[in-house]
Amino acid sequence: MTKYMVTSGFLGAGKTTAMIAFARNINGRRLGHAAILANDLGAGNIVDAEFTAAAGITTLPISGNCICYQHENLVDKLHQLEAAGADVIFSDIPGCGIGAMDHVYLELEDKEKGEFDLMPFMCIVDPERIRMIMPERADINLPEEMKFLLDAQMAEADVIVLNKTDTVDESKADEITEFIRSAYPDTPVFKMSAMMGMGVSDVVDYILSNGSKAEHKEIGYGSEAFVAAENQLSWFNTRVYLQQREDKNLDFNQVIGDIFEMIREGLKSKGGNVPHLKMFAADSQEELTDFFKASLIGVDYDVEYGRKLDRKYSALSLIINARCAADAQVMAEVVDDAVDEVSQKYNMKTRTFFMETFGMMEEGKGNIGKASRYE
Ligand SMILES: Nc1nc2c(ncn2[C@@H]2O[C@H](COP(=O)(O)OP(=O)(O)OP(=O)(O)O)[C@@H](O)[C@H]2O)c(=O)[nH]1
Ligand SMILES: [Mg+2]
Repeated sequence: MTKYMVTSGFLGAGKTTAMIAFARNINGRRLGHAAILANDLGAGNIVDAEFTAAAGITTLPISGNCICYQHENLVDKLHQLEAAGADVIFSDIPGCGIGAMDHVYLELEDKEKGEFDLMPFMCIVDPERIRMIMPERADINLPEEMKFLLDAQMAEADVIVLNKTDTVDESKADEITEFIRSAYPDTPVFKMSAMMGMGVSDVVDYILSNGSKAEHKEIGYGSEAFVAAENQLSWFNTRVYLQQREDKNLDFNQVIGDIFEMIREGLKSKGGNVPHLKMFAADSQEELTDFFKASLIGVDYDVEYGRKLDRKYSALSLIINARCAADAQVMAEVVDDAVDEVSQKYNMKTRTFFMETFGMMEEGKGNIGKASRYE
Protein backbone atom coordinates (compact mmCIF):
# COMPACT_ATOMS: atom_id res chain seq x y z
CA MET A 1 0.00 0.00 0.00
CA THR A 2 1.33 3.47 -0.86
CA LYS A 3 2.58 5.39 2.13
CA TYR A 4 1.49 9.00 2.42
CA MET A 5 2.52 11.78 4.78
CA VAL A 6 1.55 15.41 5.21
CA THR A 7 3.86 17.89 6.85
CA SER A 8 2.80 21.16 8.39
CA GLY A 9 4.94 23.88 9.90
CA PHE A 10 5.44 27.60 9.93
CA LEU A 11 6.30 29.54 6.78
CA GLY A 12 9.93 28.91 5.90
CA ALA A 13 10.43 26.23 8.59
CA GLY A 14 11.89 23.94 5.95
CA LYS A 15 8.97 21.77 4.81
CA THR A 16 10.04 21.71 1.16
CA THR A 17 13.71 21.17 2.04
CA ALA A 18 12.72 18.39 4.46
CA MET A 19 10.50 16.60 1.93
CA ILE A 20 13.34 16.70 -0.61
CA ALA A 21 15.77 15.36 2.02
CA PHE A 22 13.34 12.54 2.99
CA ALA A 23 12.76 11.62 -0.66
CA ARG A 24 16.49 11.57 -1.45
CA ASN A 25 17.20 9.53 1.67
CA ILE A 26 14.51 6.95 0.83
CA ASN A 27 15.53 6.71 -2.83
CA GLY A 28 19.24 6.63 -1.96
CA ARG A 29 18.86 3.84 0.60
CA ARG A 30 16.53 1.98 -1.78
CA LEU A 31 13.75 1.96 0.80
CA GLY A 32 11.19 2.85 -1.85
CA HIS A 33 10.40 5.28 -4.63
CA ALA A 34 9.55 8.57 -2.94
CA ALA A 35 7.66 11.40 -4.60
CA ILE A 36 6.48 14.86 -3.60
CA LEU A 37 3.16 16.58 -4.10
CA ALA A 38 4.02 20.28 -3.74
CA ASN A 39 1.00 22.17 -2.44
CA ASP A 40 0.53 25.93 -2.46
CA LEU A 41 -2.10 28.59 -2.76
CA GLY A 42 -2.35 30.57 -5.96
CA ALA A 43 -2.90 29.63 -9.57
CA GLY A 44 0.61 28.73 -10.64
CA ASN A 45 4.20 29.92 -10.88
CA ILE A 46 5.03 28.30 -7.57
CA VAL A 47 8.68 28.29 -6.52
CA ASP A 48 8.39 25.19 -4.31
CA ALA A 49 7.02 23.05 -7.15
CA GLU A 50 9.69 24.27 -9.60
CA PHE A 51 12.48 23.80 -7.07
CA THR A 52 11.33 20.30 -6.09
CA ALA A 53 11.17 19.24 -9.74
CA ALA A 54 14.62 20.77 -10.28
CA ALA A 55 15.90 18.57 -7.44
CA GLY A 56 15.23 15.57 -9.69
CA ILE A 57 12.45 14.05 -7.60
CA THR A 58 9.18 12.69 -8.98
CA THR A 59 6.97 15.72 -8.37
CA LEU A 60 3.51 17.03 -9.09
CA PRO A 61 2.22 20.46 -8.19
CA ILE A 62 -1.18 20.87 -6.57
CA SER A 63 -2.05 24.52 -6.42
CA GLY A 64 -5.05 26.83 -6.24
CA ASN A 65 -5.96 25.90 -2.71
CA CYS A 66 -4.82 23.88 0.28
CA ILE A 67 -5.10 20.09 -0.13
CA CYS A 68 -7.51 20.30 2.82
CA TYR A 69 -10.19 21.60 0.47
CA GLN A 70 -9.76 19.53 -2.69
CA HIS A 71 -10.11 15.90 -1.70
CA GLU A 72 -10.90 14.42 -5.14
CA ASN A 73 -8.08 16.33 -6.79
CA LEU A 74 -5.68 15.25 -4.03
CA VAL A 75 -6.60 11.58 -4.48
CA ASP A 76 -6.29 11.92 -8.24
CA LYS A 77 -2.79 13.42 -7.92
CA LEU A 78 -1.74 10.71 -5.46
CA HIS A 79 -2.84 8.09 -7.99
CA GLN A 80 -0.91 9.90 -10.72
CA LEU A 81 2.24 9.74 -8.61
CA GLU A 82 1.60 6.04 -7.94
CA ALA A 83 1.28 5.50 -11.70
CA ALA A 84 4.69 7.18 -12.05
CA GLY A 85 6.11 4.52 -9.73
CA ALA A 86 5.89 6.24 -6.34
CA ASP A 87 5.20 4.18 -3.23
CA VAL A 88 6.02 6.83 -0.62
CA ILE A 89 4.46 10.26 -1.13
CA PHE A 90 5.05 13.46 0.81
CA SER A 91 3.03 16.62 0.70
CA ASP A 92 2.93 19.86 2.63
CA ILE A 93 0.19 22.30 3.49
CA PRO A 94 0.49 26.01 2.81
CA GLY A 95 -0.90 29.03 4.60
CA CYS A 96 -1.74 28.69 8.28
CA GLY A 97 -0.54 25.12 8.20
CA ILE A 98 -3.23 23.62 10.37
CA GLY A 99 -6.31 21.47 9.84
CA ALA A 100 -4.83 18.68 7.71
CA MET A 101 -5.41 15.99 10.34
CA ASP A 102 -9.17 16.41 9.95
CA HIS A 103 -9.30 17.57 6.36
CA VAL A 104 -6.75 15.25 4.80
CA TYR A 105 -6.00 12.30 7.09
CA LEU A 106 -9.48 11.68 8.46
CA GLU A 107 -11.08 12.24 5.07
CA LEU A 108 -8.71 9.75 3.45
CA GLU A 109 -9.51 7.26 6.23
CA ASP A 110 -13.20 7.84 5.68
CA LYS A 111 -13.50 8.02 1.90
CA GLU A 112 -10.52 6.00 0.63
CA LYS A 113 -10.32 3.29 3.26
CA GLY A 114 -7.43 0.90 2.66
CA GLU A 115 -5.99 2.94 -0.22
CA PHE A 116 -3.18 4.72 1.61
CA ASP A 117 -0.97 3.84 4.54
CA LEU A 118 -0.88 7.08 6.53
CA MET A 119 2.52 7.92 7.98
CA PRO A 120 2.67 10.11 11.13
CA PHE A 121 1.38 13.64 10.50
CA MET A 122 4.49 15.79 10.89
CA CYS A 123 5.06 19.31 12.11
CA ILE A 124 8.38 20.91 11.20
CA VAL A 125 9.63 23.56 13.58
CA ASP A 126 12.53 25.93 13.13
CA PRO A 127 14.70 27.14 16.02
CA GLU A 128 14.29 30.81 15.16
CA ARG A 129 10.50 31.08 15.01
CA ILE A 130 9.80 28.88 18.01
CA ARG A 131 11.55 31.51 20.16
CA MET A 132 8.31 33.50 19.85
CA ILE A 133 6.50 31.04 22.11
CA MET A 134 9.38 29.87 24.29
CA PRO A 135 9.80 31.37 27.77
CA GLU A 136 12.05 34.08 26.31
CA ARG A 137 9.05 35.25 24.21
CA ALA A 138 11.41 36.68 21.62
CA ASP A 139 10.24 39.58 19.49
CA ILE A 140 11.18 38.51 15.97
CA ASN A 141 9.25 41.21 14.19
CA LEU A 142 6.21 39.07 13.35
CA PRO A 143 2.63 39.80 14.44
CA GLU A 144 1.71 38.47 17.90
CA GLU A 145 -1.31 36.72 16.38
CA MET A 146 1.00 34.26 14.62
CA LYS A 147 1.99 32.65 17.93
CA PHE A 148 -1.29 30.77 17.79
CA LEU A 149 -0.16 29.01 14.61
CA LEU A 150 3.15 27.79 16.04
CA ASP A 151 1.29 26.25 18.94
CA ALA A 152 -1.61 24.79 16.97
CA GLN A 153 0.69 23.24 14.36
CA MET A 154 2.59 21.31 17.04
CA ALA A 155 -0.58 20.41 18.93
CA GLU A 156 -2.06 18.79 15.83
CA ALA A 157 0.96 16.68 14.87
CA ASP A 158 1.73 12.98 15.45
CA VAL A 159 5.44 13.79 15.36
CA ILE A 160 7.37 17.05 15.75
CA VAL A 161 10.71 17.61 14.03
CA LEU A 162 13.02 20.42 15.07
CA ASN A 163 14.77 21.34 11.82
CA LYS A 164 17.77 23.57 11.06
CA THR A 165 19.77 22.22 13.99
CA ASP A 166 22.89 23.29 12.08
CA THR A 167 21.96 26.90 12.92
CA VAL A 168 22.10 26.49 16.71
CA ASP A 169 24.50 24.88 19.14
CA GLU A 170 23.67 21.57 20.74
CA SER A 171 22.57 23.04 24.07
CA LYS A 172 20.08 25.38 22.36
CA ALA A 173 18.71 22.48 20.30
CA ASP A 174 18.31 20.45 23.51
CA GLU A 175 16.61 23.36 25.26
CA ILE A 176 14.11 23.66 22.41
CA THR A 177 13.37 19.93 22.28
CA GLU A 178 12.88 19.91 26.06
CA PHE A 179 10.43 22.79 25.71
CA ILE A 180 8.51 20.94 22.98
CA ARG A 181 8.49 17.70 24.99
CA SER A 182 7.13 19.40 28.07
CA ALA A 183 4.39 21.15 26.07
CA TYR A 184 3.42 18.00 24.10
CA PRO A 185 4.49 15.08 26.30
CA ASP A 186 2.71 12.46 24.17
CA THR A 187 4.34 13.47 20.90
CA PRO A 188 7.71 12.09 19.72
CA VAL A 189 10.25 14.84 18.95
CA PHE A 190 13.20 14.56 16.57
CA LYS A 191 16.10 16.87 15.73
CA MET A 192 17.44 17.21 12.22
CA SER A 193 19.04 19.42 9.65
CA ALA A 194 17.29 18.85 6.34
CA MET A 195 19.92 20.94 4.64
CA MET A 196 22.99 19.18 6.04
CA GLY A 197 21.36 15.74 6.24
CA MET A 198 21.97 15.32 9.99
CA GLY A 199 19.29 13.24 11.68
CA VAL A 200 17.34 12.69 8.45
CA SER A 201 17.77 8.88 8.42
CA ASP A 202 16.37 8.60 11.97
CA VAL A 203 13.27 10.57 11.03
CA VAL A 204 12.83 8.54 7.84
CA ASP A 205 13.18 5.24 9.74
CA TYR A 206 10.56 6.44 12.24
CA ILE A 207 7.97 7.58 9.69
CA LEU A 208 8.39 4.47 7.55
CA SER A 209 7.81 2.15 10.49
CA ASN A 210 5.09 4.04 12.37
CA GLY A 211 1.60 5.11 11.45
CA SER A 212 -0.61 8.09 12.19
CA LYS A 213 -2.97 7.98 15.14
CA ALA A 214 -5.46 9.52 12.71
CA GLU A 215 -7.58 11.03 15.41
CA HIS A 216 -9.21 14.43 15.70
CA LYS A 217 -7.48 16.88 18.01
CA GLU A 218 -8.98 20.07 19.34
CA ILE A 219 -6.61 22.79 18.17
CA GLY A 220 -8.90 25.79 17.84
CA TYR A 221 -9.45 25.46 14.10
CA GLY A 222 -11.74 28.28 13.03
CA SER A 223 -11.47 29.98 16.43
CA GLU A 224 -11.09 33.73 16.92
CA ALA A 225 -7.34 33.31 17.41
CA PHE A 226 -7.16 31.27 14.21
CA VAL A 227 -8.99 33.93 12.20
CA ALA A 228 -6.83 36.67 13.73
CA ALA A 229 -3.67 34.81 12.67
CA GLU A 230 -5.00 34.10 9.20
CA ASN A 231 -5.90 37.76 8.81
CA GLN A 232 -2.24 38.67 9.14
CA LEU A 233 -1.18 36.63 6.13
CA SER A 234 -1.19 37.50 2.47
CA TRP A 235 0.19 35.90 -0.68
CA PHE A 236 1.88 37.49 -3.65
CA ASN A 237 3.02 35.56 -6.71
CA THR A 238 4.48 36.99 -9.88
CA ARG A 239 6.50 35.98 -12.90
CA VAL A 240 8.46 38.71 -14.61
CA TYR A 241 10.59 38.56 -17.73
CA LEU A 242 13.76 40.59 -17.38
CA GLN A 243 15.61 41.45 -20.57
CA GLN A 244 18.86 43.31 -21.12
CA ARG A 245 18.36 46.06 -23.69
CA GLU A 246 21.89 45.82 -25.08
CA ASP A 247 22.00 42.06 -25.28
CA LYS A 248 24.91 41.92 -22.87
CA ASN A 249 25.60 38.91 -20.74
CA LEU A 250 24.36 39.79 -17.32
CA ASP A 251 25.05 38.21 -13.96
CA PHE A 252 21.48 37.59 -12.92
CA ASN A 253 22.60 36.36 -9.50
CA GLN A 254 23.48 39.96 -8.77
CA VAL A 255 20.29 41.30 -10.36
CA ILE A 256 18.06 39.01 -8.29
CA GLY A 257 20.14 39.67 -5.18
CA ASP A 258 19.47 43.37 -5.68
CA ILE A 259 15.73 42.71 -6.03
CA PHE A 260 15.80 40.90 -2.68
CA GLU A 261 17.56 43.85 -1.05
CA MET A 262 15.17 46.43 -2.56
CA ILE A 263 12.18 44.43 -1.30
CA ARG A 264 13.77 44.26 2.13
CA GLU A 265 14.26 48.05 2.16
CA GLY A 266 10.74 48.71 0.84
CA LEU A 267 9.13 46.52 3.49
CA LYS A 268 11.26 48.00 6.25
CA SER A 269 10.16 51.49 5.31
CA LYS A 270 6.49 50.46 5.16
CA GLY A 271 6.61 48.41 8.34
CA GLY A 272 5.70 45.03 6.89
CA ASN A 273 7.52 41.72 6.99
CA VAL A 274 7.77 38.71 4.75
CA PRO A 275 8.06 35.41 6.68
CA HIS A 276 9.04 33.78 3.39
CA LEU A 277 10.11 35.41 0.14
CA LYS A 278 11.26 32.96 -2.54
CA MET A 279 12.61 33.45 -6.04
CA PHE A 280 13.30 30.91 -8.75
CA ALA A 281 14.62 31.19 -12.31
CA ALA A 282 15.85 28.55 -14.74
CA ASP A 283 17.56 28.45 -18.10
CA SER A 284 14.92 26.29 -19.73
CA GLN A 285 11.73 24.61 -18.64
CA GLU A 286 12.32 21.49 -20.75
CA GLU A 287 15.96 20.75 -20.15
CA LEU A 288 16.89 22.33 -16.92
CA THR A 289 20.66 22.62 -16.66
CA ASP A 290 21.06 25.84 -14.72
CA PHE A 291 18.78 27.43 -12.15
CA PHE A 292 18.54 29.96 -9.36
CA LYS A 293 16.73 29.56 -6.02
CA ALA A 294 16.93 31.76 -2.96
CA SER A 295 14.85 32.45 0.14
CA LEU A 296 14.52 35.23 2.66
CA ILE A 297 12.68 34.33 5.85
CA GLY A 298 12.16 37.89 7.04
CA VAL A 299 13.53 41.39 6.58
CA ASP A 300 15.98 40.93 9.47
CA TYR A 301 17.77 37.88 8.03
CA ASP A 302 20.29 37.21 5.28
CA VAL A 303 19.21 35.94 1.89
CA GLU A 304 19.78 32.17 1.71
CA TYR A 305 20.97 31.01 -1.67
CA GLY A 306 19.91 27.46 -2.47
CA ARG A 307 21.57 27.66 -5.86
CA LYS A 308 23.04 30.39 -8.01
CA LEU A 309 23.17 30.50 -11.80
CA ASP A 310 26.33 29.09 -13.35
CA ARG A 311 26.08 31.16 -16.50
CA LYS A 312 25.27 34.67 -17.65
CA TYR A 313 22.14 35.50 -19.64
CA SER A 314 20.68 38.35 -21.62
CA ALA A 315 17.14 37.60 -20.41
CA LEU A 316 15.49 35.53 -17.69
CA SER A 317 12.02 34.66 -16.46
CA LEU A 318 11.89 35.14 -12.69
CA ILE A 319 9.26 33.73 -10.34
CA ILE A 320 8.73 35.63 -7.10
CA ASN A 321 6.59 34.16 -4.30
CA ALA A 322 6.05 36.21 -1.15
CA ARG A 323 4.23 34.94 1.92
CA CYS A 324 3.71 38.16 3.79
CA ALA A 325 2.83 39.62 7.11
CA ALA A 326 1.79 42.79 5.32
CA ASP A 327 -1.18 43.95 3.31
CA ALA A 328 -1.22 42.10 -0.02
CA GLN A 329 -1.46 45.36 -1.95
CA VAL A 330 1.45 46.90 -0.07
CA MET A 331 3.56 43.83 -0.80
CA ALA A 332 2.66 44.01 -4.51
CA GLU A 333 3.74 47.67 -4.63
CA VAL A 334 6.99 46.97 -2.82
CA VAL A 335 7.88 44.16 -5.26
CA ASP A 336 6.86 46.26 -8.27
CA ASP A 337 9.01 49.16 -7.13
CA ALA A 338 11.96 46.85 -6.47
CA VAL A 339 11.75 45.26 -9.92
CA ASP A 340 11.41 48.70 -11.56
CA GLU A 341 14.37 50.14 -9.75
CA VAL A 342 16.61 47.17 -10.45
CA SER A 343 15.54 47.16 -14.12
CA GLN A 344 16.67 50.76 -14.42
CA LYS A 345 19.94 50.03 -12.68
CA TYR A 346 20.81 47.25 -15.15
CA ASN A 347 19.12 48.86 -18.17
CA MET A 348 16.58 46.08 -18.53
CA LYS A 349 13.15 45.86 -20.08
CA THR A 350 10.62 44.04 -17.90
CA ARG A 351 7.34 42.37 -18.70
CA THR A 352 4.99 40.91 -16.14
CA PHE A 353 3.48 37.67 -17.39
CA PHE A 354 1.71 36.64 -14.23
CA MET A 355 0.67 38.38 -11.05
CA GLU A 356 -1.71 37.55 -8.25
CA THR A 357 -2.09 38.83 -4.77
CA PHE A 358 -4.58 38.05 -2.05
CA GLY A 359 -5.09 38.04 1.67
CA MET A 360 -5.57 34.58 3.20
CA MET A 361 -9.04 35.59 4.37
CA GLU A 362 -9.97 37.58 1.32
CA GLU A 363 -13.31 36.98 -0.27
CA GLY A 364 -13.08 36.05 -3.94
CA LYS A 365 -9.56 34.61 -3.78
CA GLY A 366 -10.79 31.14 -4.71
CA ASN A 367 -11.47 30.17 -8.30
CA ILE A 368 -14.99 28.94 -7.76
CA GLY A 369 -16.61 32.08 -9.09
CA LYS A 370 -18.01 33.32 -5.82
CA ALA A 371 -19.60 36.67 -6.51
CA SER A 372 -20.39 39.45 -4.07
CA ARG A 373 -23.28 41.84 -4.19
CA TYR A 374 -24.51 44.74 -2.14
CA GLU A 375 -27.37 43.85 0.17
N1 LIG B 1 20.47 26.20 7.77
C1 LIG B 1 19.41 25.50 7.37
N2 LIG B 1 18.53 26.06 6.51
C2 LIG B 1 17.49 25.32 6.13
C3 LIG B 1 17.26 24.01 6.58
N3 LIG B 1 16.11 23.56 6.03
C4 LIG B 1 15.64 24.57 5.27
N4 LIG B 1 16.46 25.63 5.31
C5 LIG B 1 16.35 26.93 4.59
O1 LIG B 1 15.21 27.61 5.08
C6 LIG B 1 14.58 28.32 4.03
C7 LIG B 1 13.13 27.86 3.92
O2 LIG B 1 13.10 26.48 3.58
P1 LIG B 1 11.86 25.82 2.82
O3 LIG B 1 12.12 24.37 2.75
O4 LIG B 1 11.60 26.53 1.57
O5 LIG B 1 10.71 26.13 3.89
P2 LIG B 1 9.14 25.82 3.75
O6 LIG B 1 8.68 25.44 5.10
O7 LIG B 1 8.91 24.86 2.66
O8 LIG B 1 8.59 27.26 3.36
P3 LIG B 1 7.10 27.62 2.82
O9 LIG B 1 6.67 26.54 1.90
O10 LIG B 1 7.24 28.93 2.13
O11 LIG B 1 6.25 27.74 4.05
C8 LIG B 1 15.40 28.03 2.77
O12 LIG B 1 16.33 29.05 2.58
C9 LIG B 1 16.09 26.73 3.10
O13 LIG B 1 17.29 26.55 2.40
C10 LIG B 1 18.21 23.43 7.48
O14 LIG B 1 18.13 22.30 7.93
N5 LIG B 1 19.26 24.24 7.83
MG1 LIG C 1 7.69 25.08 1.00
